[in-house]
Amino acid sequence: MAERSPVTVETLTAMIEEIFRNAGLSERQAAATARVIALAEQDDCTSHGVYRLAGCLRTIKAGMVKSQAEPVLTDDGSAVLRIEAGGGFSCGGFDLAAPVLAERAKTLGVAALVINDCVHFSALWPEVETLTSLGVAALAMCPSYASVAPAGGNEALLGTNPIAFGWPRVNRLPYVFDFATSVAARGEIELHRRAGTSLPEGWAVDREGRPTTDPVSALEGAMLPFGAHKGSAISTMVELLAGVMIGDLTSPEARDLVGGTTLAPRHGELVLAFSPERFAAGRPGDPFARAEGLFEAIVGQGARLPSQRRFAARAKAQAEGIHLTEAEWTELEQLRTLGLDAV
Ligand code: NDP
Ligand code: PYC
Repeated sequence: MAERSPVTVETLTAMIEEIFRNAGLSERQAAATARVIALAEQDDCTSHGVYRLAGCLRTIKAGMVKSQAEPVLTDDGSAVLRIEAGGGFSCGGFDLAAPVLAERAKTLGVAALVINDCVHFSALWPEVETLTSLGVAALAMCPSYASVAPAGGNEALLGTNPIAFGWPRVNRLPYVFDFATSVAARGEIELHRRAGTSLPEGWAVDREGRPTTDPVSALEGAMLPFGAHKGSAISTMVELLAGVMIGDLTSPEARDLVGGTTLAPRHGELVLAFSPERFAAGRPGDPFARAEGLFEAIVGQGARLPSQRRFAARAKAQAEGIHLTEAEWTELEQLRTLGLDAV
């Protein structure tokens, strides 16, 4: 079979958007959600790229997404902004609030965005990168669904609970990290299952709490937190700040609501934005110049900055187009022609 041509991120976004619109998503939800999937594929973050599309459609088909919900921003002029997503995907609500959040952080020094009642499946780096492009530092976090055993335990309780951080850099791509607080994202386990490959040691335990490298047993059992008790504590913090504190669901509650882990979970998200200028005001040194010194020292030791691989993948995709695998093309074609009947 002739190799397919690579696509631009705009073309891929438009293809995914059409699939979402045909599945009944509102214009805003379809556009924002398609964008994060296409961006993930562009940056070679396959665990949150095209592979997620079928899961999104399954969640729509199961009636677990409010397809026509319009996010509502509540802004009382304080440091806490709130989006009520109304059961829709999180991405449209974030896009609506991001410029207001960045401006509020510049005015007050720090501001928070609470997103409530959203269906959330995406990587967090597109959000922190949006905020760094608006000139503020950002920290984003959310629960997911109970699939990770706390350190010392052996049953799924915590979520894979991602945390992302971004720091703006002058005339350079930002400093960004974004990771699950489990050893790996659950999407990675699913990709191993699809590829028929074993997991690295130390990622998961089976249903009986025994260590396993089999992705199927891992999906039935529990994943493990990164860094043992340290990752476990950070993951618990995410449950507290981005679940309990914002009056939204924790990971066990999200799993109970959805009834399993095959659909995208519904819960909330917390995004914090900081103005480095405001925090550093009156203190010696320019925070951005000082940050550059730190990054140079890291790279100077031969270490790499987080997101360097992703930014390299982006540059390559922007130059050559995004190379989708044959399996990804097949899936896109099926979802385009069959819509919700394909899932
Ligand atoms: P990875 O372990 O693949 O990467 C984590 C971070 O570490 C990335 O920023 C990565 O940069 C960086 N990194 C990796 N290797 C190095 C290295 N050698 N030196 C310096 N930095 C490095 O991520 P995860 O599998 O944990 O998570 C993947 C995605 O899954 C995230 O985007 C996350 O938001 C998403 N996720 C979403 C969830 C949700 O509920 N919505 C739940 C869980 C995860 P680089 O990309 O450049 O390699
Ligand atoms: O990869 O762990 C994950 C995940 C859960 C929800 C969305 N992504």
